[in-house]
Amino acid sequence: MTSFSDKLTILERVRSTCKSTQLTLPQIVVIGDQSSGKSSLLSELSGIPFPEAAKICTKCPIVVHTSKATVGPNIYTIGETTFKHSELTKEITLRQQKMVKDTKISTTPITIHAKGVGMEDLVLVDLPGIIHTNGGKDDVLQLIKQFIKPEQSLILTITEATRDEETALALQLAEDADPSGERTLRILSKFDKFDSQAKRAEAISIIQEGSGELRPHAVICRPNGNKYESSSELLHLNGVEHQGIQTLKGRLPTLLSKRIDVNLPELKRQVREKLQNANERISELGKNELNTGQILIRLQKVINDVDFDLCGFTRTAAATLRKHGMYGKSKKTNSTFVEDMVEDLYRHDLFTPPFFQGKETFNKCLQQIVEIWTPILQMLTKNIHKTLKEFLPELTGISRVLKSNITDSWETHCRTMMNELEARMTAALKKETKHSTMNHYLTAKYENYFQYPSNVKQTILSAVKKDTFAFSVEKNNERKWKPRDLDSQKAFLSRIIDDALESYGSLFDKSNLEEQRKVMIVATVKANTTVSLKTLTDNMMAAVNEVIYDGKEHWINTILLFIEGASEDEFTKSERKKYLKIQKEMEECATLLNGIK
Ligand SMILES: Nc1nc2c(ncn2[C@@H]2O[C@H](COP(=O)(O)OP(=O)(O)OP(=O)(O)O)[C@@H](O)[C@H]2O)c(=O)[nH]1
Ligand SMILES: [Mg+2]
Repeated sequence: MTSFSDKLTILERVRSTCKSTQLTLPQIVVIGDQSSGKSSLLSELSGIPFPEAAKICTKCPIVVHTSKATVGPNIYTIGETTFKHSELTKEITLRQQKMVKDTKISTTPITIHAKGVGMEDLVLVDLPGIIHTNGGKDDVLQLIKQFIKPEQSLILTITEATRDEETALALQLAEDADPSGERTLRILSKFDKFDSQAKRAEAISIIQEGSGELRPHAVICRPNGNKYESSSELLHLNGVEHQGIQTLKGRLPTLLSKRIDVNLPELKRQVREKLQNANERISELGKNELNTGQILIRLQKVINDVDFDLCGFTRTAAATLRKHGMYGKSKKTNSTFVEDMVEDLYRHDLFTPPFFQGKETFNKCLQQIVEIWTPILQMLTKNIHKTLKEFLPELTGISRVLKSNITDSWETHCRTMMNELEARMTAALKKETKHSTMNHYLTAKYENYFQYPSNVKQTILSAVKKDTFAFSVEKNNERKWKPRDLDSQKAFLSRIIDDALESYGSLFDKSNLEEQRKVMIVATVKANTTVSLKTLTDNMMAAVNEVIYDGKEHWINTILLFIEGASEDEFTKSERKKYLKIQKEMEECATLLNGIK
């Protein structure tokens, strides 16, 4: 088992190793009302002459590390400077004044190391007293809470023995931070100063009622306001159990040692966590400063990892084209929309023989349908442009020059890509407005199909009669129906179909040639549009793939690597330095803490 003194030495080394980050280490924190005697008590416990004698209030945390020595002289250091005992009060006062300036208190601690004969191995923190009236009360409370909150802190609550305990805010604060009271030791100070015997008896009973290692303790630091003297203190405390500064000095190391043991796993966890965090940061930043190539390759990886997906937009555009491609957002159905359009756009051309009328109408129809497609493609390019604009991630760790060069290069590249994409889309649309193969549609299956619309079917059905499938016979003056044989039924049906087609054909022939042309144009427009829509969608997808996806890859894989101005920014350099330091310190701390058994 490591001795208490060795544990404290190890913790002290942990504390001094750990310069770049803070660890919460076990310590004894003294809290109480203003002028309750905190600094006087710590002066006696540590041998450091706190400025209390000069009637100066404590204005910032004062952390004192004392350690035992068997031979003198006693050594006192603040930071790197060694001081004589007689210089300490002035030095602490000066440092306090410097730190506080215009504010009531400062949260920055003054840390003093003292080693000498008669000292114990302790870490003691003196804090400003709780103010009840003046401004600054909240700041003090906050500072106190911050120090007593960690499990590592042993709390010494100082209350003047003569004061009513109900009014002691220090007791309440300690209870809030340590509800089970397992790390709070109550000290009743100024046990020489009572207004009545009843008050003294009351204070004695508080002391006597306590038991166990955290029983309350009575002290007198300035007997009758004079300099401390052990004999004088004992004289006043005669008959009081658990009393005297010397006894307290003996009790504290055990209590602090317990705090160390209880908190060792937590301390090790803190060190591990900080080490892990430092390792992670260093692996992000790299151990050494990166050269131009490495910086660009690192950025290439970062940029490559950014999500870039235009599928949603292209899919929406394709679906919109499929859904509204023929008739836009109009409420009409495909067929009435195109019929009305042809009716509307058809103009008789006096100079064209009737059979050749219609080419112009056909082209005008295509023109109108392309106007329906244009905004759908425009929406797609708009969305793509927006995605490209927002594509570059936040680039960290590089110089401002490189950052702006990268942004400029990407913007220029985006402009080029967008110009090309828009040109490709326009070309794709234009191609669909001019269809030189109209005749192909006019003579192919579409023509035949659309010459015999649904009314042919209706004509056939209405021609079917009862005697199509059966014949009547008269027997015993009664008329009965007998089914025809299958061949006879087929022959009947065939005749009906022939009749219907002939009569419809003659009807179609009878309608004038222009009417026939209109029917054909409607059929042609529909057939052409169906095919064009598919070509347009294919062209659109190909343009997005070839111009945008490939263009982006090209920028990342080639253009990016030739951008100039690649160097790290100052912040990255200092971050790396900082985390390398933390890493080293935490590795050392981990080794030190592993030495505690
Ligand atoms: N009679 C008597 N006076 C004491 C005793 N301890 C301290 N005093 C006096 O009480 C006054 C305040 O003492 P400090 O030690 O400065 O009190 P503090 O709690 O540190 O005060 P702040 O830092 O202002 O909160 C000083 O004048 C001390 O001389 C004691 O045991 N008996
Ligand atoms: Mg004080």
